[in-house]
Amino acid sequence: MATDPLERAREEFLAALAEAGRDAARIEAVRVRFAGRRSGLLRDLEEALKTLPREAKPAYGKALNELKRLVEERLAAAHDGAAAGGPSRSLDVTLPGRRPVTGALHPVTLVRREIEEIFLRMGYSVADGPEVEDDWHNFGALNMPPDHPARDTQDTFFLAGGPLLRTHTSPVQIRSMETMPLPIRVIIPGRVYRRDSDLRHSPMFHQVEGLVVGEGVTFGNLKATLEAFVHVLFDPRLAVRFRPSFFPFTEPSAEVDITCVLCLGRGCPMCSGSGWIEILGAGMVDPRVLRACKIDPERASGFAFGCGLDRVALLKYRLPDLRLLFSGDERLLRQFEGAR
Ligand code: 2U9
Repeated sequence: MATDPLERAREEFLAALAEAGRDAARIEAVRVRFAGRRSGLLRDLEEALKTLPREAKPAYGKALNELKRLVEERLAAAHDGAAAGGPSRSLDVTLPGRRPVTGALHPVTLVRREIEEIFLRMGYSVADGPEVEDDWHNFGALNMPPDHPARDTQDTFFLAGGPLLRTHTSPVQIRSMETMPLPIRVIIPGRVYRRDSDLRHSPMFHQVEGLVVGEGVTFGNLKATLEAFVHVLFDPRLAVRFRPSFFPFTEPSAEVDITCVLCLGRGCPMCSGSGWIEILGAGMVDPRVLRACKIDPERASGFAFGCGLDRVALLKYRLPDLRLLFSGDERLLRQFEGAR
């Protein structure tokens, strides 16, 4: 019978293992003799399979697999028994311990924390709010009444019955102005949602927005704040450029470019040869927005800015593709082990 050698191997294995008792070194010797990768008996029995006539292979293969499972289980149990059976002569206490598997912080978390710290040092506090918002906080209070064309550009996810997924973190600034006494200095990082998905857009992405409201707050304050921010976050050598723009909630408004962090302005594919990359939008809070929050624009003024965290993470860590951030790929995350 073709299975005979297998039965013999089984008996020999069980006898040898019984003989080894709780001695870890002898158990290990049994493992090498039977399950050793290079010259173990199981390996020889596996080789023998190849020489069998076709019709004998299935039965032999099945029995061999059962034997393998038995050997594996009994060896594992014997090893455990040896470990639990008090001090063993083969235990080397000077060996380094097994390293626990530690996680790593996601690059977006790293830049979020870094940005929070920069603004905390400037006297801001960090605020957050709901991701499921109402129309007033996401649009109405931000000078986008019903039928305002800017609503179309936001690609909103509407939920049944009226609420929506916030399209920016700006509703939290509205909530801050509704509840906090002046002067206000807040920074708001968070997830936002838009119906947009391609190479450069993900339906969920991360923003950080800032708001300062008080007596005599000026565009000059805004410029100095963002310049300091860029210099600490990236590099003090970078120039910061304000281009006139339009947002419904700020007036005047600007888009903010910095010298390309990759080529330092010489021109490269990242900045399409221009030497500049856009990283922020900003402006003075529109008086209508202040009034919507019951703040008198004659007595107080404010500036606000917004920035895409994911893009900042790509630039800071020189990552080639936005989708890497949302892929859950451990090969990316492992590269951030130890970062804080
Ligand atoms: C209030 C008043 C004003 C926030 C602002 C921007 C300009 C802006 C974008 C940058 C990249 C969004 O993530 S992004 O796509 N943001 O351009 N955000 S001003 O202005 C506010 C916010 C709240 C009450």
